Amino acid sequence: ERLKSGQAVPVTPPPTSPAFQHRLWPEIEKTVKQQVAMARMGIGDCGSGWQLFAEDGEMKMYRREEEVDGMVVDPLKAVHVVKGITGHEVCHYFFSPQYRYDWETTLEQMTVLETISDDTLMFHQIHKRIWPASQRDVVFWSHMRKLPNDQDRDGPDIWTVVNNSTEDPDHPANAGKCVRIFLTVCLLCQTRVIPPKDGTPLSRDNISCKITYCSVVNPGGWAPASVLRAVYKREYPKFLKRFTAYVKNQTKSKPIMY
Ligand code: 6CM
Repeated sequence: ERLKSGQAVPVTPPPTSPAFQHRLWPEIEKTVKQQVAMARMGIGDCGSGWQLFAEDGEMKMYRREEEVDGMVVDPLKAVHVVKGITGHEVCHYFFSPQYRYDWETTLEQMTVLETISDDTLMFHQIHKRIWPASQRDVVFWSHMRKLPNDQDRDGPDIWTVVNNSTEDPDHPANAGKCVRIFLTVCLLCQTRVIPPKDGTPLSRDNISCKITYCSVVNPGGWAPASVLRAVYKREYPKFLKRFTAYVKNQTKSKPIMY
């Protein structure tokens, strides 16, 4: 733009460039599409051999036993329905770094390496050591997105957060005491609204959230298969119960965020 004098108006660049201009953007787009499509598949689809390994009320957790070079990389798929919260709220608390130490019990240290945009961050995390294995760390991008609700166009949007391992030259893998983990995680959340029959305004009693959580974690270096499976069996249900209870508690006296 130019002023009447012909002088150019100085344009202040935005504090962060839009994510679509970032070097990781093509990978983020591709991974988010793939992960959301996989998360949407039911447990019975494709004769996929999911086995139920943990159940608690509405929460069900399935895994497929898989190994690569003798290392356990079991894909995990969990489904849960939680009353009183929305998909947007669940994704907000899962994505935002300021809440992570509150609910992530395996975390020792979290650093935001880069703010790619409001909805896309890059993290370095060091996780607590689990005996007898070495301590683990991970570098991943995290992207939160609203998806159109194709089944119910008047219904609330669907929300997702996808986390996927990446590299950072300042945090090279396996350089210090930690072994680098590689992960792909997808949290997909659909809000259900059952309006009161008497026409009274919607409250948290009228909403629930269907959560699908999928993850594949490669432990990166040797870890005894039996210990790893025992750790996952203990830690994943603990995570999903604790995290959803945290979101309920955080939101109970706040306005509903659709
Ligand atoms: O998805 C979850 N958390 C996210 C935010 O922190 C993010 C990070 C995932 C890290 C997953 C690593 C957990 C395993 C750490 C111990 C590994 C020890 C290996 C050796 C054992 C013999 O996606 C929730 C993750 C919940 C994990 C239970």
